[in-house]
Amino acid sequence: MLTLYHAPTSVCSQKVRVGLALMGLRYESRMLNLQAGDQFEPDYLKLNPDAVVPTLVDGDLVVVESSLILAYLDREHFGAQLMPSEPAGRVRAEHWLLRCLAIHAAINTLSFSTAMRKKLLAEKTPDEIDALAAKFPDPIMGQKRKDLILNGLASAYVGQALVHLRRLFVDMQAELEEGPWLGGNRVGIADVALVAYVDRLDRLGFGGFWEEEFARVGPWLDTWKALPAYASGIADHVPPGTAETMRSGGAAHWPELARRWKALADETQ
Ligand SMILES: N[C@@H](CCC(=O)N[C@@H](CS)C(=O)NCC(=O)O)C(=O)O
Repeated sequence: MLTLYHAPTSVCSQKVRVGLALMGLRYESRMLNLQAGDQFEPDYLKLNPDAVVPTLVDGDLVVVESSLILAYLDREHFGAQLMPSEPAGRVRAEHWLLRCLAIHAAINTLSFSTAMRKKLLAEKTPDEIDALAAKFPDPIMGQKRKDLILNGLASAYVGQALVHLRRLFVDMQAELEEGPWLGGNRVGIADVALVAYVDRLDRLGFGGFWEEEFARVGPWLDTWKALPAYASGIADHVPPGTAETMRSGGAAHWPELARRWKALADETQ
């Protein structure tokens, strides 16, 4: 029996749920409330010492890291159908899975320096923000969270995030020029690994990152949105109020991000 510890709007949880749906795998759901701090409960820390979601439990085996969970599920429970079988495709897909660490960090940066920041500043005192940062088992993660909440788009993490996202879209565009999916003619593990990240940017109102310059990315996301796995992995778990808070909280920052995105594009021409 598979058990997934996850959270409704966490991008890494979304990508695993999309994968589970696409593979038609049933699982027992353990939903955590990250705002309430469920991830810091001692029993959960035994499964995931970094206090993050998702975590997959398969019998006695605990699997952490969303990309590794996807690869594990595909390999052990889906006959590796999502992983290209020929060496070049496989290497490319594995490279995308590895890159998800930097891409996740960039998405986390843009979420917490814009929409989530607004919510946290409204709800927490400076002491509570300090206490939140101190709870992270990895102090670097705690420092980053505090920096993003205090400094917003002025945080140094934002510049790094934009560089990583630009590289993401340059490379996605190039691969999508060869076929409708990163996996070629059919959906593959790289598509599953990336959809929640691109969707988050869309939900924050940051579609301008790709709309003009990386024209294959929008249709790729639209194709995803029409699939049942997108609904059961992502859309069905986003409460209407959260969708609105995310869009308005993010969109307010789009003019500054658009200016910096263009400056970055000019620099890298
Ligand atoms: N690289 C990890 C990142 C996991 C991660 O940071 N998860 C976020 C949600 S997407 C989380 O649990 N955050 C906990 C928090 O914000 O306190 C993965 O892909 O699984």
